[in-house]
Amino acid sequence: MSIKTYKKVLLIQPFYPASNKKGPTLQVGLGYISEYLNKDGVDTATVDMQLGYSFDELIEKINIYRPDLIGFTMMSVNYIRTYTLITDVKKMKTSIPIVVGGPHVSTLRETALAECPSIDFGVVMEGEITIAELCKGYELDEIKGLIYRNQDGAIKYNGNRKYIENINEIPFPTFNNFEIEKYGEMHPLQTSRGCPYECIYCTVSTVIGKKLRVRSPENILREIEYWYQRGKRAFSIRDDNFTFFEDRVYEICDLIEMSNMTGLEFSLLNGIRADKCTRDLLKRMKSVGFNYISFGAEAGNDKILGHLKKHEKIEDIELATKNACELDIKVVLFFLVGSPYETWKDVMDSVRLAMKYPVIGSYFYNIIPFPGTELFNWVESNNYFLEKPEDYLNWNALYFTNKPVFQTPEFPAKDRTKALKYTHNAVMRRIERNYYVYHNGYLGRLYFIYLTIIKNKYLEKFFFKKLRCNRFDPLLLFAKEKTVFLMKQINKKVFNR
Ligand code: B12
Ligand code: SF4
Repeated sequence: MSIKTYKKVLLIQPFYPASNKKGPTLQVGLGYISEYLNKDGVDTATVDMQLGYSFDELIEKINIYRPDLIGFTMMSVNYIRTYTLITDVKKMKTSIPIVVGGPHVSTLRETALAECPSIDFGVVMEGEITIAELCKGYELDEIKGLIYRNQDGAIKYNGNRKYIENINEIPFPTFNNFEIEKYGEMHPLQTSRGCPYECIYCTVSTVIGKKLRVRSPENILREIEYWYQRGKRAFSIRDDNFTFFEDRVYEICDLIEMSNMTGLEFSLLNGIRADKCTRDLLKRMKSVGFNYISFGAEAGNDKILGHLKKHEKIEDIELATKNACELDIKVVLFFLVGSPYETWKDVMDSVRLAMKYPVIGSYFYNIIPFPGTELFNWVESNNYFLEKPEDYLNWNALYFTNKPVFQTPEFPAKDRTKALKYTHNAVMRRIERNYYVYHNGYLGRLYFIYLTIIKNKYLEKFFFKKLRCNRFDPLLLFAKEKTVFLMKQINKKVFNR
């Protein structure tokens, strides 16, 4: 045993500008870390910078709480900003060691510590046991999954820790030291870890691992009941592959139905695989409240799906989308724009698929090569980058900008830009209109016109500002507020969105 133990850990979620539109969401990874440490007798507190805390407020929190270890979670998105935050905290609090976990360190490993000298420890992939051993004072070179600096200052990695096979044993997060009331109504659930597929653009294998491990239906139900008793009714399942084991999903549905809980609603907003849900399964899921589902379609033809190594066919995607729409499930499709070997014609196939069924939305993402992925290596080895990774990874809204980060001979930069603009503007709008019209005819059409006005700053100005004379300002403002309120109610009650 080394002598250094840690008894008070402050866990920090940095701010990411390209946040979820619906506002900040609870960071489940930190929730698990905190819960596990508490179980081991370590006191924890959390600061989520997404809730609007400034640097000074963070320092104030550190001064009040007086942790002996500070932990950051970190994605590769905006990593320079996070390095700067870590460095600034270190400057103010030189004596407190800093440990960093999450996607960035799990993927870049020693490089992250080399790039940011203020990081004392890195934790690779699942962090519960690794940080617990660090806090208990285990010898640093004996802690699997830990990156550290030795006495000579050299960066050492002790090698991967074995996966936690039985993830039922890890206590689910009760978020007891999070400001839980500041997050939305929808509560996040993680019912499995890992994904065995190898889609070339996905970082899951380096972030949490390829080995899929699932929680038992009983274990999941206990978590749902815990939150139900605390007033939660809407849950967002964050798994990478929720429906991989069909039987497990049926059992989860059975348990939900047999429980006394009513009014539950579940969303699968991270995307599930279309080839992993039959019509019967979707029907069963819908019967217990799975009302929102998204599919990672990614492309509109088999050629591109093949290049992405998605191991899925367009007919799987079509069938699942059609089934889910017919069952009155709200469906969202995700597409990538600019995949390897894609051309303008292929993008049009995506657009056709996106508009074929009455889905609630189809989102087109600028494909981003993340370090550690096959896509990244392919772009790099072909010299296709238009921007350096350290630049684009630090853009503000990298998935949503109309600026490609690489080009290929068959799809040059200017065509990519055009395709991004077209899909981001025209296509996504048309799909939204289709949804409203399909479901509510004239009312849908009217609602869509309202949305067009409110979402367009020129039209909005024209209707709500230009037409006014100063004397009526407060009146118009009042009218606008009332209209927006009424429309929100209609959206909720009529369109259930
Ligand atoms: C849920 C989710 C979201 C949610 C919530 C994000 C959040 N802040 O919690 C939403 C929808 C908001 C989201 C948004 C984005 N996401 Co996201 N998201 C996920 C997803 C599917 C699951 C994350 C999760 O909760 N895992 C479950 C917990 C248990 O695991 P974990 O968080 O990894 O934590 C464990 C370890 O990493 C480690 N650990 C983590 N932090 C720490 C800290 C310390 C101190 C220690 C010791 C250990 C430790 O221990 C934890 C427990 O074992 C992952 C995919 C994945 N499988 O990781 C993508 C993922 C993390 N997201 C990703 C991205 C790119 C984004 C966006 C940038 C996308 C966008 N649309 O712009 C935004 C970022 C904006 C933001 N504000 O967060 C990428 C990150 C890639 C990378 N290398 O950085 C991932 C990996 C998806 C992918 N397929 O590539 N995301
Ligand atoms: S994109 Fe989805 S299916 Fe493919 S590897 Fe990632 S998590 Fe698995």
